[in-house]
Parts: sequence; C-alpha cells; structure tokens
Amino acid sequence: MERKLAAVLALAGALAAPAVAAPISVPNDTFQLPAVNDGAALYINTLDLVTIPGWTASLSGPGITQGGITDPLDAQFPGATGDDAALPGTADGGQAVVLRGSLAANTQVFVTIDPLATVEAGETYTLTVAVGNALDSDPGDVAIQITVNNNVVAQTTANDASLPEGTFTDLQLVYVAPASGPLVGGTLKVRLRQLVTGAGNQYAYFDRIEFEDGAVPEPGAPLLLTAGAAALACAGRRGRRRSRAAF
Ligand SMILES: [Ca+2]
Ligand SMILES: [Ca+2]
Repeated sequence: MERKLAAVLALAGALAAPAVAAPISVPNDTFQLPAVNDGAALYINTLDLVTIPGWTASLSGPGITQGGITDPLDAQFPGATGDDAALPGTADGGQAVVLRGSLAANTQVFVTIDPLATVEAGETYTLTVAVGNALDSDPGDVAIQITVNNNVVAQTTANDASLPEGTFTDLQLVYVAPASGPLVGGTLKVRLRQLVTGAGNQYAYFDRIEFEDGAVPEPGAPLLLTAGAAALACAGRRGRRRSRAAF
C-alpha cells in the first residue's frame, strides 16, 4: 500500500513540477475603474455609453442588454454596502463588472478585453475569473471564454444553480494551443458573457481576471482549481499520509 502511495505521489510530483505559470497583464483586472458611488452602476448601452477602461462591450439579441461597472450593496452581496466596501468570496475590491440582459431568451451581453497576447504553438493558457451570484437576482447563463481571432476556442459556463448565492466563486478555464495551424500567432482575448435564460432581468457579476501562460500548478499549490480531480485526490492522500507520519 505504501509503495502504491509513493508511486502516486511520484507521479503527481512529475505532473506538477515542470511548468511555471507566468501572468499575462490584464488591464483593469479588478474593475476598480472608473470609480462609481456605492450602490450605483455605470452602464454601457445605446443610451448611455460608459466605457470600462481596457474593455469593449458588445450587446446583441431581441431583449434589453446592459453592461458596466457597479459598486454593490448588502442586498446583492452581504458586506458590500459602503463605498468600495470589499466584495465577498474570491472578488477583489468593492467594484465588479455587471452584465444585465432581460426580457427575451437568447439575448446576450458580453465584454471583451483588448488584445492580450498572440497564441504560441502548444502553449497552455489558464483563465480564472471570480463570478458573482447576487442575492436579489439570477445570473442567467454565465460564461468565461478565451477567444482567438474573435472566435471562442474554450469556455466554462455556470448558472444560478451552480454558483453559490451572495458571493463570488472562481471559474477556471484551460486552453491548450495547437502545435501548428492557423490559430498559432492569432490574437488572444478574454470574454465575459451573460446569456438570458428567463423572462425577467438577469445580472451576472465578474471580477478579478487572472490570465496565465502555462496551466500546470506549481508544487505546493494543490488547492488551485486547475489541479483537478487527480491533484485533489493526491492532496487527500498526502494529508492522510502526513497524519499517519511521525513528525
Ligand atoms: Ca459597495
Ligand atoms: Ca441569485
């Protein structure tokens, strides 16, 4: 049994050791700009164009869509009332992006970061985004996406059932670039999307964008979501092993 554990740990070590993730700079990655008043939201729509520095908004579909920066209240996220009072969970700071769609299914609103990098052959890219599900609304169908040349190449989705209420939870996404072909050298972007699934207003919140070149977690960081089931299982075994050890 011990031999089997040692083999598992050796394998996990080999898998975890080689790559070191390098952050790719994301402008306005915690959406602290522009500053908005507590409880307010600055929306991008056809009537009131307010840009999110570094980001571009796109709105489509038969319903009403808005996207912008908000400084939420306790009614949305407990503890959030107060100018720039820290948002809960995995958010950073007191402001976040809010994307709102309403009235008609298949309406969607999304924001896209300006070009971040060009695709390197065989490279692994990891995107982590804090996604908020407010107490007073449903998020609809949420997606975090990586695009290459404006086409979605990878996405992770979530909804009201999968996101804990009243807080921000990390979603994560890994994209492995092909070794060759037309995508290599293409323009990498990050896209955040809210897609309407019901008849009323739906609000999806996003914050703390982390985009990294290289997906494999460094040793000693087993709680990263990228680690996946194998590493989680490994961490559990490590913990049990440690508890049996004499030190
Ligand atoms: Ca606030
Ligand atoms: Ca909710």
